[in-house]
Amino acid sequence: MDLFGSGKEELSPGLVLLRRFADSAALAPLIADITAAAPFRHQMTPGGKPMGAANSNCGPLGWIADRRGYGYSPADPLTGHPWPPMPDAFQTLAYKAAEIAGWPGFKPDACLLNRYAPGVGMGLHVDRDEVDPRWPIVSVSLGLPGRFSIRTGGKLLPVPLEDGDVLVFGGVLRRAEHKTLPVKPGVHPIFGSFRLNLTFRRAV
Ligand code: MD3
Ligand code: FE
Repeated sequence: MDLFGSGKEELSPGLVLLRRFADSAALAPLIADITAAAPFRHQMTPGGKPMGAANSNCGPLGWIADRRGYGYSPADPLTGHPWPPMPDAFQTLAYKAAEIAGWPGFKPDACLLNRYAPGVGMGLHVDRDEVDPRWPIVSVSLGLPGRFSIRTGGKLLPVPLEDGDVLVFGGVLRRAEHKTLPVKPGVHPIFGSFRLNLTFRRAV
């Protein structure tokens, strides 16, 4: 057991958890600025149903969904404007987390913000819209607790997530199926009745 270590836990090959690595109080105003310019919205799946999680993006590219499919776009389809820039503090957080987890040199070009209300989760899926699967994804959980699971070794590994926890996925798990269970109702001192998740990606 790692009582006083760095807080780095390798949960499975390709999956590193950095507990409480992110400072949610410091990130909150940056998120507020981003979502003032690019508001959270429920995108339509190609099947025509609104997604449970509300999304926004920052950085050169943003993840979008519409009737034609999924992918990355340099412009917010709501406004036609570029996505808000990725704050330096976001880039540094993702870079450092990836480095500690064993992926030096990670420079994300996309940051997807997911916002979950109580009762909302995300069904089992694979993230395959990023061109080069050699880069990891860095995920930052904020606000209400999350209940994440990922398929590894033929079974779903549950990973409970708290405010500030950072997960780095790469290698053999980069194209693994994963999901989040519905968020349980609660109140977080900074994010109120929401769970937020930031995912840093190298899309191209
Ligand atoms: C593992 N989001 O945005 S983050 C997603 O909590 C997504 O918002 C969840 O799945 C959330 O696509 C989970 C963790 C995550 C993100 C991407 C992955 C795990 C991943 C891609 C490959 C493997
Ligand atoms: Fe995903």
